Amino acid sequence: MRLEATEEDTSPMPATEPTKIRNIAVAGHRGVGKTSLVEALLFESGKTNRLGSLEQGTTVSDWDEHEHRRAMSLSGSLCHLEWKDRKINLVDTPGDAGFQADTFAGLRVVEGVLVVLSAVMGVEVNTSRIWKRADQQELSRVLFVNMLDRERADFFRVLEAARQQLSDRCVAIQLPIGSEHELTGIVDLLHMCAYMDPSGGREGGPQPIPDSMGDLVQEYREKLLDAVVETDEALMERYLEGEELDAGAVADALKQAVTRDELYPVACGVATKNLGTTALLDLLVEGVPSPAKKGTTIEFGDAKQAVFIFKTIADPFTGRISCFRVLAGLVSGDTTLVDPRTHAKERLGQVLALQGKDSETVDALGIGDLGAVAKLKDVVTGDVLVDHEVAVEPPHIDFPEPVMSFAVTPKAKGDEEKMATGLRRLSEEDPTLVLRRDPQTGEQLLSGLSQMQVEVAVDRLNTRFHVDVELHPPRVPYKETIRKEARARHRYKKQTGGRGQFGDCAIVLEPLPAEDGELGYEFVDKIVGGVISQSYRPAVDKGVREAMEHGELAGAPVQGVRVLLVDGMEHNVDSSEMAFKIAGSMAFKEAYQNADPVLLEPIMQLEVTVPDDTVGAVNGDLNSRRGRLQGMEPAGGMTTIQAEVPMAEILTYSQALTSVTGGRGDYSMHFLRYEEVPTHVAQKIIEQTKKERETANA
Ligand SMILES: Nc1nc2c(ncn2[C@@H]2O[C@H](COP(=O)(O)OP(=O)(O)OP(=O)(O)O)[C@@H](O)[C@H]2O)c(=O)[nH]1
Ligand SMILES: [Mg+2]
Repeated sequence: MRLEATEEDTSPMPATEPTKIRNIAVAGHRGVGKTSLVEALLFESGKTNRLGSLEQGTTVSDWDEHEHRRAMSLSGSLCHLEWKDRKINLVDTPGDAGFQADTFAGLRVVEGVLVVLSAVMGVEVNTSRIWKRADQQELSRVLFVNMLDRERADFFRVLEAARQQLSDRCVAIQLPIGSEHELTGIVDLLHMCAYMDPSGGREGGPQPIPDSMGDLVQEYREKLLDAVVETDEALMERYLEGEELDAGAVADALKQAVTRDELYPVACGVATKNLGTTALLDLLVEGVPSPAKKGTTIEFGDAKQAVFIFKTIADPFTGRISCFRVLAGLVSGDTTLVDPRTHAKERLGQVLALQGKDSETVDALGIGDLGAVAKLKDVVTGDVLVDHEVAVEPPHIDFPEPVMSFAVTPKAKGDEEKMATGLRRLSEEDPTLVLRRDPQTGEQLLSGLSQMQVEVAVDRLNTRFHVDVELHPPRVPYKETIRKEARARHRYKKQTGGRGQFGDCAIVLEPLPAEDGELGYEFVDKIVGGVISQSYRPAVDKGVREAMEHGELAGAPVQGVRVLLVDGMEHNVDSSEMAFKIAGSMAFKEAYQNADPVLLEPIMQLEVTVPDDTVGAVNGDLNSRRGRLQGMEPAGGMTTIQAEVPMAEILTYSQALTSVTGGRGDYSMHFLRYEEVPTHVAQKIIEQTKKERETANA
């Protein structure tokens, strides 16, 4: 039976009971057909009247102009459909590593994940990453091997890869009939029927399984039953006694096992032809637990009504749309909730059901349901709104740290403020996009998870905020320090008629060891007998600090120095703070040259995950980047390499990794410590700085 909202019906639509809801995130590696599959599911359920395509930019869930331009998903998208008296909420998530914020946020509001795999590529980097996340959150999972019609598609190879690399509890619940261009349909092993290729139309009803599939179907049906009954003792007994188990009993046990994370059914089909969607929808209804069964781990205290905001969409027409999951109670347009973070009250106004970019007003949404509301004032992604002020700890979504930065500058002078405002808004929508000013280099740095993510932000800045900006590799925040002790004395003296200037100080520089990995600065007053009066000594310190802001080697800040003020002289008329500041600064510069100054560079800890067959090439490339290998860990066809690499060498690593691994690699990194730059490299940097100074002064 299909539920279809009738427009003539004006009585308030009751909220869907939690037992009748299925919340499912559609996730997987980039380009495996998630959006196409959501499109097919909507079409098969009757929610849409035609099967849209990526190529024509007509899918429901990729609706943004930037998504159309790049033919990929850039953000999460919420859709819903009805199937067999159940409401299925689908969160279509982006597969690209740069847009993981939405994927991870999406995983936070569902009970189940539909993990989509390509029948050609099998388990890929992002598949494993999502799997791990789902493990951590104990989410139920159904796999869908898509693209069975493609050349070199092999369902059984991918099934094996999933069993090896994801979990040995993956079990086929469907089988392809034929393969590649000879694919004609799929077999549903649970209901023991077949669905034939509808070539983009609606799937006809269940068909008898073709005779040619006999033995294979027998073999895999047994494997499925074995796996299911193993999780259910009562059923196991009946099975061993030779009883023919009906689909209902098996489905029941299967659902329990999927709910408890003990089994991962593997379905298959062709999203772009709408093949396999009936069996998949049946499986989602029969196999995935409802919110009533699994519930949420998000806290809402003793609130009677509560929602969790998992996504904010900046819609050019409607303004801000906040997507939420109902944690408690019934929410409707009249509902007023408070945000404990800001203490602000918000009236919801209108509760919306989203279908990609389209929305319709609904009367109410109940526990477990997903929906949206427009124009909340101060609410941001991650907030929990409640009916009365309770202290709730908002759920922590462990977003990945940015791995790369670009320096951004507006093309037109005077656009700085507009650029900053726009970028701040964009990073509110995507917490993995970070804008900050490097205090050392003064550059505005835009950091993210991938080059694509940063480039999309630049595109959006243009279309939404009308600012054109340029991206450059950022300057490396070098530092300078000293390796040995040195001493200098400087007398600053000026007699130009009237009152003169006089300051004289002797200082000693000593290397100051790092504390907790941080290089610091210390000023020690060793003056005896008051040769410089108390009031002038801080001026020496000030002068030294100023000189340290731009070291003589490469103009980088000097750190890791202890300065002892040991001697000096003052003039009872001509001395001034200014004179001692200058003397301090000059004394530092003189001593610095003799203190064996060296250049320091940031070293990053790099973690790269690549297919086994590219490990040699990846290591070779890291070697040429002055990388030091720390360890390698192979696991199921992929190897994770740990290495320490100077930041200067991996500013543009993403392109290199893509070309060495054919886009199958993935990396993350974080700052580790500063280290001395090897002499031959330092020499080049010092010369470069010299040249830049000369040009600037010319
Ligand atoms: N032959 C074939 N092509 C498919 C199938 N499913 C999707 N495609 C095509 O594969 C491409 C990627 O499909 P999408 O639906 O955008 O994949 P996605 O997983 O949503 O991609 P991202 O969201 O960008 O990660 C598109 O060109 C689709 O038309 C399929 O089953 N068979
Ligand atoms: Mg997509």
